[in-house]
Amino acid sequence: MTTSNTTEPRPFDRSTVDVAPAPRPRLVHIGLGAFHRAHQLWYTQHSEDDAAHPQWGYASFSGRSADLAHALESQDGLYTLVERGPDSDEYEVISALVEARPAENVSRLWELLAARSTAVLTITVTEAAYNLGEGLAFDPAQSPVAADLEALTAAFVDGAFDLAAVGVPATMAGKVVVGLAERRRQDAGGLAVVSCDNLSANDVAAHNAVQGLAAAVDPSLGAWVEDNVSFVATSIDRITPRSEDSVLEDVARETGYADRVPVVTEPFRSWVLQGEFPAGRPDWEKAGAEFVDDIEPFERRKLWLLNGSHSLMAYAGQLRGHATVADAIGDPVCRAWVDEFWDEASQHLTTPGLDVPGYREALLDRFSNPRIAHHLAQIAMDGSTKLQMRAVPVLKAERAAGRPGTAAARAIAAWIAYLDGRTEVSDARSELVLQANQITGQDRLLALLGLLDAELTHDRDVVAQLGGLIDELR
Ligand code: CS2
Repeated sequence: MTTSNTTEPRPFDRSTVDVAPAPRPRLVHIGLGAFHRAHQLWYTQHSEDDAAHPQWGYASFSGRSADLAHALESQDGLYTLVERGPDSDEYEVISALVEARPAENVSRLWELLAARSTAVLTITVTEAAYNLGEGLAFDPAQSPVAADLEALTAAFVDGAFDLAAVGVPATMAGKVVVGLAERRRQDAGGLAVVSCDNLSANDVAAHNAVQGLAAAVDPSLGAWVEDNVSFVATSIDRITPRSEDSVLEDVARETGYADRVPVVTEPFRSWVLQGEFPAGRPDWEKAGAEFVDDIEPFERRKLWLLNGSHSLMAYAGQLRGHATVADAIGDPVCRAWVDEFWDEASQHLTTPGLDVPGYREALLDRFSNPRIAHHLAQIAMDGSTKLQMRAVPVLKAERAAGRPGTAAARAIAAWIAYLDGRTEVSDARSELVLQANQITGQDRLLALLGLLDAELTHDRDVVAQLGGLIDELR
């Protein structure tokens, strides 16, 4: 890449930048955003045997906003990944994205999912977008699921979908089910579905959402999905906050190119996977991914230690006037709460090889990186779903061990205190959250807690403890 400090930045696409030829799209992604670009695309690019002749390209579909897909399309899928360390930046052009498509382009999604050459579908749509019920059960009563089920059932004629009649399904699962039905119709064999969302048992979540809907539309389609599609469990990690606008200037200055949509991420990354890939996959382990037989301990380590303390800081930190993770972890009071939460969680992370002390130390460095502005308000979104995976299990494990679980309870108390008086909330279940939040007195606590876990509302000690912690936090 040439460097230019004085002239206008140059146009940025495959004709102006020296990158390898675009490989075929053999990977499909739903949820094209900053995280996907910092994670799965980085791993794919770095897994190639011969970087000059890459074999694995991604076709990625945005979850909601079409703007990013259009901007990336205008750059032939290229973008700059800025690895922002505590002292300096590294710039790299990622070229493994060969198609960037808006969410509405379902016909292209279905064509790709039906193609034998497509081996893997990865997903990042956020925790709440699986629309599952208690215990990750398929829940046809949730309104977007019910709407898709109705539309899909009506368009399913003689064992296949009438694609012209389906429209654009509302849910990720709805879109995937139609694509898989096309794959079955074209007899293109199995493929792997890899949820890269921060859910415990994300393989089960993806399976239940997708296979559950397929079976509800048509039992034989459900059986085909069961027999042919593998659902892979993953623990994914790379702190990638929404980028600040100033990064466009940084990239233009440092690289000489006018990239409209660069991504800023931290230098750290990790990807742990467990499962089968019936149609093959990139050698992601070449880029450092780990394939394990039992993912659960890794998943818990990440969801509890990283995401759990993130959520604790998101609410408690904002209540104490902080805006970013680096601010919150620099506050001795928040830091002590995080340490206490980690101590509690660590009691239940005893599998050999997890190196919890090393993981905690690395987390402190990552959280303290002053050059990554990770806004607590962004992490605070969707608390009613996130806390179920990040704080509730630690609290329940502590209760089962006969201890109060104060630090995990504090994360929940901080959410309840943070919501106090709010009439707007950024949460996929905002209606339920606001309804509960309007209740007065002790019933408000019970209603909000009930959204996280019904069982905990019957634990009097937990309820009393939460009341005390909320008072302290206010
Ligand atoms: C964060 C995660 O916003 C959030 O909920 O906790 O996005 C976190 O930064 C990533 O999981 C890090 O890998």
